[in-house]
Amino acid sequence: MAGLLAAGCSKVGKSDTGSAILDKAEDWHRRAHRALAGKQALAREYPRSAISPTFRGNGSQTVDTDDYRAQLANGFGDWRLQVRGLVETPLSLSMENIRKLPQRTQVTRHDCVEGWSAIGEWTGPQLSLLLDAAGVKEEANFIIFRCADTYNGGDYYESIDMVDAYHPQTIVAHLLNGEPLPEKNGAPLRMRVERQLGYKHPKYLTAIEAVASLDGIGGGKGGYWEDRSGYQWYAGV
Ligand SMILES: Nc1nc2c(c(=O)[nH]1)N[C@H]1C(S)=C(S)[C@@H](COP(=O)(O)O)O[C@H]1N2
Ligand SMILES: [Mo]
Repeated sequence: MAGLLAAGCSKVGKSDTGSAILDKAEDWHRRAHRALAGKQALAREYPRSAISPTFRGNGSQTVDTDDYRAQLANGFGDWRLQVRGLVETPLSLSMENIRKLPQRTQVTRHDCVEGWSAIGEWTGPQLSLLLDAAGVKEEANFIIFRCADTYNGGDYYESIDMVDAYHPQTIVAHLLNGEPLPEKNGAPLRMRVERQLGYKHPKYLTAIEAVASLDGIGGGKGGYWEDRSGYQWYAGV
C-alpha cells in the first residue's frame, strides 16, 4: 500500500487519511484476505474484439436529483466515494484519487436475469485495494454498496461476502471501453462483481460499508432486488 501512494495518490496522503494509514494495509488484513482471493477461479475474460457495439443501460439510467445533474455537468469533480463501517480508518475518495490508484482492466460478459447479455471492457482499482487501505476489521463479514439512485422509490443497494469482495476481478469501475462511464451505465462509479449476475453490480456508487451482518440493512436480504423479488443473494454465473 506504500506503493499505492507512490503511484501518485497524493490526495489520499494529504487528507485526513494519512499515508501511515495506507501503510497499515501491509498487515494481517491483507494477508488474511489475500488467502481468500488466491483460491478463487476467475470469470471468463474476452478479447477486445468481442466487445459489444453498445452496452445497454438497465434499471436506473440516471439519478434524478439536482445534485447529480450538477455533478454530471462538472465532470464529477466533487463526487466522493466513502469507505466506512467496520474499518480502522474511513476513507473519502475523489475521482482523482480513484484514477491514480493501480488499475485493473477486464473484458467480461454481463448477464442480466431479464435475459440479455453484453460484453464490455471495465477499468478501475480492485475493491481489495480500498478495503486494505481502510483496514477492514476482523468482525466484518459483508460489504454493502450504497448508490445515489432510487428505483421505483426505493434506494438501490447491494452486498457481497468477503470472498467476492477480495476476488481479483471485483473492481470499482470508472471506465467502460476506455471512456468515463456513461450516465446510463452508472457514472461516475459502479461495481463489477464478475462472477455474479447483473443486479449484483451496483451503479452510481457512493459508499462501501463493511458490516458484520445484513440484518437491519434495507429489507435485510442484502440487496434491492433480493428484498423485493426473491432474487437470490448469491447470484453466481
Ligand atoms: N444503482 C443501481 N445499480 C444497478 C441497477 C439499478 O437500477 N440501480 N440495476 C442493476 C441491473 S438489474 C443490471 S442488469 C445492471 C445494468 O447495468 P447497465 O445499466 O450498465 O447495463 O445494473 C445493476 N445495477
Ligand atoms: Mo439485471
